[in-house]
Amino acid sequence: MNQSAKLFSRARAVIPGGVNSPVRAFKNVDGDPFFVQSAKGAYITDADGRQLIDYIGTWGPAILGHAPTPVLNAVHAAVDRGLSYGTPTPIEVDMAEMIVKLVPSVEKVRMVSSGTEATMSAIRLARGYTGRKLIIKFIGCYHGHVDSLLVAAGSGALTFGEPDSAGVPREMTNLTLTLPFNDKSAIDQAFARHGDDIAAVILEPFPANAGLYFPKDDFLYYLRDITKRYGALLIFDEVMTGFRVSEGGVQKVFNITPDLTCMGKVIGGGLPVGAFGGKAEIMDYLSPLGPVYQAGTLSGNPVAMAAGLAQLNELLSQNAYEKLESLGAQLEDGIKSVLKKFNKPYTFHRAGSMFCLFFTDKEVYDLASAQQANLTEFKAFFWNMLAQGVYFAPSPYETGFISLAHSSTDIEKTIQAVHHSFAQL
Ligand code: KE4
Repeated sequence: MNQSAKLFSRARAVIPGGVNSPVRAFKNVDGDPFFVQSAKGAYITDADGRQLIDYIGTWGPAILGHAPTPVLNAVHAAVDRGLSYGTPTPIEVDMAEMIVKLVPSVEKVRMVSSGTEATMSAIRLARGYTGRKLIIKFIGCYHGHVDSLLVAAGSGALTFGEPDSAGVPREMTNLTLTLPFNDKSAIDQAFARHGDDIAAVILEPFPANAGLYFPKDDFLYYLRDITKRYGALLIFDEVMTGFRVSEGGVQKVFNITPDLTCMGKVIGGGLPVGAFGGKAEIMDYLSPLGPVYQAGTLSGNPVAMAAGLAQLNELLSQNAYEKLESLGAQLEDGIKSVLKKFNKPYTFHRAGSMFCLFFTDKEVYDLASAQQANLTEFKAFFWNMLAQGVYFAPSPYETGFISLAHSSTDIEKTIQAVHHSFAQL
């Protein structure tokens, strides 16, 4: 039994499923996970000493690659000053000023410790600010595990959501409407019927938790317009896309101004950080200024702030997004040439350094279309790639990430592995 197997056996005895987050259990690829011993740059080393080219990037934070020197140096310096005080620190101000500078729609920001906390708080703030109750989300968009957003679509297009987790009472989801992504008519109907009661529409502007797909045509602008017309808030969940697709997220690329933005991942540099921000008039409804309560013992933790700020500064000190785009384009070109060679016209989506290969030749524009993928082929592909030392997402409903630490040679090796994997399919 190898080290990972021994560790997994121990883990399952004391941690539900042996993991601290479900996707890590490899359930979507019918196998057992390996355990990571260390990581540096584009590579992770498992408990058995095997080195892998990593495209998980800890699900987004590792945009510079793993254990980047600037981040390690900042963390080492920060821990020598102490770990947590529960009292304001200078670096929290530095981080807030950085986010306000980078994210066009954010005038004020509140730090939290996870993306889930960010979306949960943003929803509460939207309801407190508008005095309204209803929330609209989209099928296939994931916003963390907050009760009111763990909601599947209702039986009919406009029926309120069914919980999509045990332990979430119907009472927690019957104020959430879950609509098909990219479906303007569903939005029109929802606002026509409930417009004055809708507090907010929340979405991933580039959904990346059902694989990666994109808003069609002017869908984002359409949402901005109809929410403004009805006095509902538009919330962009950029926990994944923020500081990833550009230094200002999707909203900067599309030049669109949501009312609130949820952030996380990259701004933590690998440590537990989330944030939500937006117009000062809305954010000032938060305690201690306003009536909407929100709090957190480790919010703005100075060590986590040091990691996140060092990561952001490093990103800004180089033309990071051009480099990420170039690496992403190399991977895309290579994979598409393999697909052509094996006559597999599968759908490959990419936004800069985020990518997803859907094992379907159909267009993918929402969860239902993403679910057409051939899971048998996906699983075989995943294990073939892993056997060749390339770690792709262990689920067809996740997004892959390239970092600045990936070299052109790493990408070439990956393309060779993709070629070999398709030859085996
Ligand atoms: P966390 O609570 O996991 O920090 O963030 C929740 C969240 C919110 N919004 C978006 C758009 C997200 O992608 C996430 C978390 N993403 C997943 C990856 N699919 C985290 C991985 C996991 O659950 O272990």
